[in-house]
Amino acid sequence: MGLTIAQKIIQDHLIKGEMIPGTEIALRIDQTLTQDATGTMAYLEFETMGIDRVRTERSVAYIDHNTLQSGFENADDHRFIQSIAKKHGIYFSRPGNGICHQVHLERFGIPGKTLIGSDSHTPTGGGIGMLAFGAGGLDVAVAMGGGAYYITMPKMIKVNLTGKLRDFVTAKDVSLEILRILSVKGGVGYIIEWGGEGIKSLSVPERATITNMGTELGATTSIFPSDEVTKAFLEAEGRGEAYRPLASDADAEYDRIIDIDLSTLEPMIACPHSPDNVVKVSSLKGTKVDQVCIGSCTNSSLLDMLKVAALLKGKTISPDVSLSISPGSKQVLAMLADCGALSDILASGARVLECACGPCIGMGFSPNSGGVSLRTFNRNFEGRSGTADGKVYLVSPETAVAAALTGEITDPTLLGAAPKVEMPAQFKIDDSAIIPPASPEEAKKLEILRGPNIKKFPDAKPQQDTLSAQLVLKVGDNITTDHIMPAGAKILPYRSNIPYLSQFCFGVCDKTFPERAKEAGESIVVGGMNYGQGSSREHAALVPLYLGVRAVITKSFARIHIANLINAGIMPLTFENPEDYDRIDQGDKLTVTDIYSGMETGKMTLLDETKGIKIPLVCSFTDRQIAILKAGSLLAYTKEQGE
Ligand code: MIC
Ligand code: SF4
Repeated sequence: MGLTIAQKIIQDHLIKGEMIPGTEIALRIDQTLTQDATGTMAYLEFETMGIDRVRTERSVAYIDHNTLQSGFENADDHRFIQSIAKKHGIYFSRPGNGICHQVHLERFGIPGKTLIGSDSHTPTGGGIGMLAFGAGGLDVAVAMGGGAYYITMPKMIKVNLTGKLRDFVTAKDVSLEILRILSVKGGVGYIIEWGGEGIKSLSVPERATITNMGTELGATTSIFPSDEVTKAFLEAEGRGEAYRPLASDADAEYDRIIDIDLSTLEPMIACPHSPDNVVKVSSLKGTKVDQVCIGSCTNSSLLDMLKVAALLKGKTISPDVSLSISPGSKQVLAMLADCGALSDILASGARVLECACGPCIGMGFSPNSGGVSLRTFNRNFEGRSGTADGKVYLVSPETAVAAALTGEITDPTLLGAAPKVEMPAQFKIDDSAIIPPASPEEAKKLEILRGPNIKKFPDAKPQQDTLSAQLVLKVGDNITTDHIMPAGAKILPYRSNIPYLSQFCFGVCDKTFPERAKEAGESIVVGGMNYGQGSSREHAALVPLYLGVRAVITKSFARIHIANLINAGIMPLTFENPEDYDRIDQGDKLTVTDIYSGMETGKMTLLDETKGIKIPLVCSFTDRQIAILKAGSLLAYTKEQGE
């Protein structure tokens, strides 16, 4: 039987296990990336492993999330990351150089290589034919140390594209269409391979928009072939030597095939508060818009920005709309400046923000109360913008401009002639904001610079054979990591200070949670389907751990979060019968016995002492995961292994 692209790369990097879907495999990791909001913790974890120099082919530390320095905290963290990068063999991308995924695609991505990043949108690299995964910081730390990355071998979906996108219909609309088809849970357990005749007309940045948003499907990752389009992009980046062709075999088998005719698509929009709440833009025609934000790792490439500039050229935005534009990288911004497109953007009345995540993670530019904000981003979870009652819609750059000009949701196909924008034959290369690491000799003399905001992370708590604890919080379906551990400008600076962060845990669902959890001592959280979707932030596990959470029981989990729970020593369990979710209530006293044997058999019993009922639970742990839970954390387990 032939192989898919992902299976070929997996085969090349397989350290343990077999390519049988549903079983655990271990992969050799060629490249890693971190960003600052998860990086501080990842490097603290890396330090405890006592390894002098990273053992990957390339590791890069980006500063792109916490760039609003309203106190010493973020600046201290930047210095910490810069100093640790220099000492341990890691390239450092300075604040202002751009969003990690955009810069990685431009300067470091290589087809056929494996990449893990402490950011859930690392699959953006699939746009250039990398097998790229989002992971918790600790998994990235282990990979930097030369350790394997463990995942469950995914099944394969192929999306077959035919036809060509019509004017004003974009890669973002393709992403929104697949979210409409599959939903935010539909990709869980799958790698999505994009192929078919239709991909020939999609440039690397457009492909990267699609693989970026595959994260919102819950997919393990998404990938495009590496072809002539990839080659042209790498050559334009002055990295033609990194090219290698990659395609699936003609007789490769997929678990599901989805056909999309690009020529039939229309501009789409995801309504609040979920990326899969997708309708046609035309169906919301006339809705008043307060704010428009263009940028983020989904839509901030040069191609996107040139189209935006062309559409804004000679026009003024609606006086009732505030428009922000954040180019994805210094390369993009410099090229916009050189060709005059930046002037067209500025003349329209837009506010140009720095090359960073910015409004996407609530780092400034929160909408007005109850405001409608159209964003070219990938997530519109409740409260993520920083305005609790803000209504965020996800759109393409073209639809964003249409709204900025008219002040209301407008089908961009009504804007007149579509801008004709070409990929440049040569990008402007300037790597001066990427600082290479010190030589091993020089590194020995270097100090790590630590600020007072860095606090110790919670102690590992080994799982015992019996757990008796209160059900402190019961939440519904599709709980995101933004619910569990919110981000935003006020909280993000404390990503290396778990005690401080803990007061905001589950703030979107129940502000009393932190106090109640502390009072309960040990506790259990219960959730519905797809618990923990969204970000890779391990803080969504470390903070509950700090507050005493020992187990989370749900109908199902999202991939990265379940790995983070296990790494933190919190036991993820699921209801054998999903209806049992309705039989237990917040405040109930729960007991799980015979945990050790249950971890082996995959079956445990939950006794609800308050109700006097027994509920069957299931779990599926590998021997390694059982050992991690018994040791209390992946770090504790790794130390035990080293002894
Ligand atoms: C996000 O988009 O939610 C983030 C912020 O980039 C996160 C990482 C984080 O929480 O720091 C992600 O996607 O993993
Ligand atoms: Fe940054 Fe937003 Fe992309 Fe996350 S999704 S990496 S916050 S731009």
